[in-house]
Amino acid sequence: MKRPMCCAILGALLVAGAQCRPLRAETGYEAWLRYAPLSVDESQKYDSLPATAVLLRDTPVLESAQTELIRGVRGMLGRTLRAEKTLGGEPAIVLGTLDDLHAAFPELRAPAGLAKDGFWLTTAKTRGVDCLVVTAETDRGVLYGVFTLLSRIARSESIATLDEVQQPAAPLRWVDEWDNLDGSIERGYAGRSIFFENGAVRSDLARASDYARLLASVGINGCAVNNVNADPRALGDGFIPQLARIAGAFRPWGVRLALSVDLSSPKTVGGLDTFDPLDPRVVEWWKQKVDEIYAQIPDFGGFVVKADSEGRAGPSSYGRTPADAANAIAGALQPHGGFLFYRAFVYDHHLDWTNLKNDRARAAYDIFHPLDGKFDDNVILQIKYGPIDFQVREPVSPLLGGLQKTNEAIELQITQEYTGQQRHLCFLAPMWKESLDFDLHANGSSSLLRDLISGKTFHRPAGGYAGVANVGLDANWLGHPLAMANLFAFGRLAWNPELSAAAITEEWTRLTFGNDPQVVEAIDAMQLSSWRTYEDYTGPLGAGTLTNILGPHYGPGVESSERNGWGQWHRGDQDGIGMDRSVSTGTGYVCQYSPLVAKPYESVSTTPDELLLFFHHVPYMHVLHSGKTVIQYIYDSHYEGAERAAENVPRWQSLKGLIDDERYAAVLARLEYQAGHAIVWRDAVCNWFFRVSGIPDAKGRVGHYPGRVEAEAMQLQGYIPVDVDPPEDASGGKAVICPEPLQFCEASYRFTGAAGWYEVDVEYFDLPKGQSKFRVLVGDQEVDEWTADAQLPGMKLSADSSIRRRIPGLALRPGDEIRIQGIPDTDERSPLDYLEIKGSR
Ligand code: GCW
Repeated sequence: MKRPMCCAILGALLVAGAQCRPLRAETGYEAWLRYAPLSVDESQKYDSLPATAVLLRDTPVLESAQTELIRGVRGMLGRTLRAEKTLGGEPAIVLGTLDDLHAAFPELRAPAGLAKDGFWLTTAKTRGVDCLVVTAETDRGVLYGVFTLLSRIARSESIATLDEVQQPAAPLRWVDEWDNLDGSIERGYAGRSIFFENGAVRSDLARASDYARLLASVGINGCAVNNVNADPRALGDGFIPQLARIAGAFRPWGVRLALSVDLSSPKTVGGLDTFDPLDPRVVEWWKQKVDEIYAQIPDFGGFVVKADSEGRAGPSSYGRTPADAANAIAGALQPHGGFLFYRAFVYDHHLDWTNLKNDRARAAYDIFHPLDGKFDDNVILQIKYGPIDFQVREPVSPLLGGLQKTNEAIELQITQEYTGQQRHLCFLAPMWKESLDFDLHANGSSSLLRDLISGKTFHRPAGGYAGVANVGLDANWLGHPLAMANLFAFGRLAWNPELSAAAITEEWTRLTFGNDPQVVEAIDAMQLSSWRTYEDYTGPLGAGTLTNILGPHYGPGVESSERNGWGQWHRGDQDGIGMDRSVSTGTGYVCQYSPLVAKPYESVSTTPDELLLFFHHVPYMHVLHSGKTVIQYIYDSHYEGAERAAENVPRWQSLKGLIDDERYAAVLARLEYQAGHAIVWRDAVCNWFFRVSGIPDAKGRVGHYPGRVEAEAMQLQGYIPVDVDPPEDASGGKAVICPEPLQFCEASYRFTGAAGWYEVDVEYFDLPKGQSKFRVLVGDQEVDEWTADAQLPGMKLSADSSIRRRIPGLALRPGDEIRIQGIPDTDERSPLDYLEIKGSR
């Protein structure tokens, strides 16, 4: 990477570590564990740090703690601590459980309430010397303490007077990976599986081990490595030894391996003629299988089960309940200390959409609430935060407040299936916080969601968090460099849900990009506003998804959720929009909440604007609390959201030189893409509502695009116009394509505006089936050329595949001919939507 000019000149004169240090190139692989060198000023704070790291007992987890401490201090402070096994007569950083420490520090007493994974950072004297002590009840707690100490140093916080006890809020803090055994990942947006390839566990598990390290650094203690749409072969012959290798990679980091299992396994893998959970042969099969697993993976965490959902086998085949199924397996896990996460994501996806009383949102509560108290103590119901499916805005699932005698875990989605798939920036901690802080008034008294899932409210023995992460082989784990904040935030909230989203993002930014206040301020502001921005240009007022649910769950597809059995209906028609879920006139979903929560949702006048369309069907001219009509809100929010997405580009550009070039460029590319795609969203949604409602935008924007020239209206040579379906997926409902794969096509336009500086945006489509080339000329001068090789999810001309090329700083004069040349590649016929010409300065 280039050295800034000041460094080039002064570099030789400056002492090592002075302010003007070049920024090393980074891929993002190290995520928030970079241990980048601190500045001289910052590192002075740690001058009195002992020179020795003493580990009083050897176990894989404690060894990780010591190695990590040495690695971190070396990276940040440039000093290599001496690794010792015993205390000498000099100050040391001492690592060990309270039992380990007892002989050397007899006066050290465990602080009240220090439990399993918690830790204590403190100072103590032994034989007259001062020591910095990282201790806990368990090895894992010591490891977590070390990560916390290092995080403090990385963020330049003082550690002079340490006396800090931290305790995780909930015992179970797991991530799920939806990896298939062939190496693909369901809803994964960052490359292939780090665990599997070609039906087997990868031979090189270095990534699995590095991933476990990242997880441990934020307190995650379990990882289910395969898709909940589970391949029964995971329990088949010869696979358990392979899984044991992954467990081996996780073990030094205190992460327990877990597995998703298919309920039909006793039949499909075991060769029985049934998988009826009450059949003694089935119970025995699970017992044998579980014993076999524990013989090879003694710290195995347990199973995750998706049953009777989206075509998966389930207990309903035998007229049994989820509790019957869960307990049959949990009984086998219990003697080994294993858990069974049974997913409450159970619903009928063939619902009759013509019946206005049908409601998918009701399903989880209707099925599981009557079973409260019927599940064994090592069963945890894993419940998505909302009653539908990871949407950008949903109310809290009523089931989370409807269980008093059952363990529960909240399921959050780190991978951004419905929130931009890591091509769009969408930091989810603010959304998760709204859920975790929500008072469900379970049992009539105040009960925050975070206390229900931790088991605190109803004194449950287990419970916690499950985050669907879906990291992949991409160097930076999740694709978008800023998306790692979601994985970080998940871990931090599972550890301490009382943290604010702002505190978490600040922590993450400092660890990921350093402590420069300008960098921290800009990135924090982008992250904290990103969920609302994404919501604004995608889904208004809790309407449910406007995403293409029949395709990749990515771009707009307003019609796609209607007139089918999936139940993600928004019920938008020519008169109004929204699902009536009230008790008085609707589906009755509202009564699944406790009365205090239900009351405001029951009536249109007391439902908060942001959830209005989730709970009620209203005419487009209904006036919101904000004073706007629903239709105008839809138009305005989409325009404002798209504008805010665009503002992130110059905001990021203001950080040039303050961030290494590699990550700077990677983020910039995604933000530019997002700014363009937000316009695709804006236009598709606004045009759909305009067409269906017939109500114009009071501000005159919808349907009027100054400077836009439709490709089909240009002078075409070779190119032919085609209809795009649905029409709002392309501007004007049409695009142009080269009809033959080997042709060269041109669309040209004679510029009629005043002479000056302009920016020209070319909207085109990029499909996975080829790599078309484009050239843009003004007269005979080429001003830009590129290859359409973005990895987008759209398989046809659609809003999923629409993408923008921005050509800034063009000097145009009246009469100039702007020519776009397309060179198709196989089945991708250099498709074009429009160009837009805007004055730039
Ligand atoms: O959101 C939906 C996803 C499915 C997923 C399912 C689930 C693994 O579209 O891909 O299946 O949820 O959570 O089980």
